[in-house]
Amino acid sequence: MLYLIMSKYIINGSSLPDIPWEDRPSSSDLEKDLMWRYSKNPIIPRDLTLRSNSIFNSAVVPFKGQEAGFRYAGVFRCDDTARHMDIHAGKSKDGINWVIEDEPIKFIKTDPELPDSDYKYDPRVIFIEDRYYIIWCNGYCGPCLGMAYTYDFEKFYQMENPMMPYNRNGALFPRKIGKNYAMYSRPSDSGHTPFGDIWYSESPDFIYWGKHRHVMSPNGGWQSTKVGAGPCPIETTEGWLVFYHGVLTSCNGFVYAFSAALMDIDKPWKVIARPRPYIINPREIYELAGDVPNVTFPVASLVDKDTGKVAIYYGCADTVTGLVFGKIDEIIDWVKKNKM
Ligand code: BMA
Repeated sequence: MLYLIMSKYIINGSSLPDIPWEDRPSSSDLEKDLMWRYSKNPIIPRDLTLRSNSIFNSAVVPFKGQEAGFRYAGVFRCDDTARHMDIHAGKSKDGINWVIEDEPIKFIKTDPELPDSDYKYDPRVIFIEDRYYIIWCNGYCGPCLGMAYTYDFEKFYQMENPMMPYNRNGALFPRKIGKNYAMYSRPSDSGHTPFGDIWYSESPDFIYWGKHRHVMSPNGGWQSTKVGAGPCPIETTEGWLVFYHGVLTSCNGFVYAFSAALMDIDKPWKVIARPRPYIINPREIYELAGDVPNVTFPVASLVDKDTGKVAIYYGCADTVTGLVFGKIDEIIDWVKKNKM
């Protein structure tokens, strides 16, 4: 009977039998709710570390460390009570309950000339070849992209900044596209940026980036002001599945929702299918109220390639972290059906 729970689309990833998970509640129906929230959201409270004002927009990956029992590691955006933005390492046995370091990550510079960061926020983490890469929004003459690697989530090595100011929302691909490493990013301005398109870039060595291609622009409704890549792309037989946030401008400010699109596997700047509706938008009280109201901001995904279960970690109202669940098959079918 195993075939009944197998994913219909082939996902190029790892088996993750103990992925954080809760079945779709009986009150939820696929036509109405493509994905569903964890019943105990938010999973990370704002004050989990000693001096944190808020913990949100954070990245997690499967990781077996030296310490017995820990199955997940992550890099967490913790704004402190002086409202300084920085990123902290964390670990977890189940992907839901986290132990996060009180102190920010102290990066070892791979080149002594590398500039210091004024701040760091919105990390993404991905395993490529032999190590974990972290990419974040880095303060250096304004927001640009910063990058580092780690093998063990103990020592972190800071690399060259891949993108100059102003840029945010870097998301690396888990493998090379052709001969090069690849990423999505979003050129921006120095402030809260009332515009934003997703761009694609390649690099042979993680230092020199080029072959910049436009991917997609805002285009109405919930995604009418700006769009940005969320978690690192997920490889499937139907294309790269990319969760992305979209922003609309209401009379009270920005509203951040998210959805998913399918991109060409060899030319990931080409959109195969992009839906008109969002999947998740701010509805629950922890998404509607907080330091920045009306924000649901996805930054990490865990996927079990065998069952196609996916768990998305997302920032809620720039204050706490939540989890939503879904099935890759259902999401891909929905993206195709709701294609613009
Ligand atoms: C973006 C980033 C995110 C944040 C969002 C909503 O520009 O700063 O970190 O979640 O705004 O405030």
